[in-house]
Amino acid sequence: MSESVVDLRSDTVTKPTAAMRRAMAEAEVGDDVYREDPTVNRLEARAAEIFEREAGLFVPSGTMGNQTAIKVHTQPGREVICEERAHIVNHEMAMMAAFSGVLARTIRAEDGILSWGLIAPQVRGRSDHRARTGLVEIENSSNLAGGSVYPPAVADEIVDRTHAAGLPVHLDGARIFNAGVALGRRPAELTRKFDSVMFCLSKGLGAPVGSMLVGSKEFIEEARLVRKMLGGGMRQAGVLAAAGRVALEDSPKRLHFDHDNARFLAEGLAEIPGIQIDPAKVVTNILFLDVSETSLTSFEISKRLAAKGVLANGVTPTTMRMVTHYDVDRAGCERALMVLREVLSVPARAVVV
Ligand code: TLP
Repeated sequence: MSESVVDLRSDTVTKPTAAMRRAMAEAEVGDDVYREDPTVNRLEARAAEIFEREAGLFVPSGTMGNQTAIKVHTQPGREVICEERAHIVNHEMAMMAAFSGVLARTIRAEDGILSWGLIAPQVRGRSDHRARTGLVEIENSSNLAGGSVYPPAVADEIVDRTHAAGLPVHLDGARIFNAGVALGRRPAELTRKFDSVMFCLSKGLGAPVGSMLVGSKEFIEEARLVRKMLGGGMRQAGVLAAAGRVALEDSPKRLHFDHDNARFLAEGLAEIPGIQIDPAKVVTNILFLDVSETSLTSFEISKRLAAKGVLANGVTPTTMRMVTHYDVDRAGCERALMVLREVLSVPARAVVV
């Protein structure tokens, strides 16, 4: 792909930095299935330390991390309560049904942010007719709801009340570092009550591959077995963990640039006739725009943008997603806005000097 392409499809598209590539080349490795890869062991210990947990586990993907947690926490025939737009329901290939034998009990919440008040009526105990709840899951930041974040008190209440009902709570924290930056809170503060946390090294943090699970020693020991069932025992994975470690140490401090760029994009988009977006709702690095008042579908817009070197995905025929990351700078955002105006044949605003 040409260097001049502005790629807003996802924060998964970042290329490893020079520091990551160096760390990968120099990584000390061993067989991680024998727990002998020192670089993986250090990454797992460091993740556990940052999240103030007993243990961590390196997994190849966020999907494997989430599905491993669901498997550990549930048994077949149970329900998993989550928001309607949750990644575990929409983008994980029905794996909770296929692998854990559980059903999603989804709830629609404004901006993807659940509350105990919304969850409570869906929690089911033992019954002769209906499946029992096995797990509650929340996503922070919420991807398909536009990168929205949970107010810490709301998330804490969900976990406390779910625990009081005798159930565990898993956090899909693929972008928990983005949520932390938006809220001015450390990831440990936002996640300490959850039974398990998955976070991604390969999204905003920019590592080429990998996610982490953190939790109690007991949880991680079980998760290690499930990871192996899924074929996720990775042998000399230190070459990947080394890049993940650089991502974990270096990247959180620059995420605010991505958030500023996303807000900049949102403000520019809001001025383009036919596009609907509320810039005030863009608090992290993800934004959704409604294109229903243009004469084109999102997929057509996406194709036309791509022809001019700007990549952004249509999600539904009337909505598109844009995601900022370290491979897109302010000039790239300006270019994306300019190209979108061209594509929609809307003249640029006169610049008043
Ligand atoms: N999200 C991807 C796509 O799958 C949609 C993206 O481009 O945003 N949880 C959340 C909240 C995610 O957004 C993702 C990836 C995952 C889990 C899964 O991570 P991977 O792709 O590593 O399996």
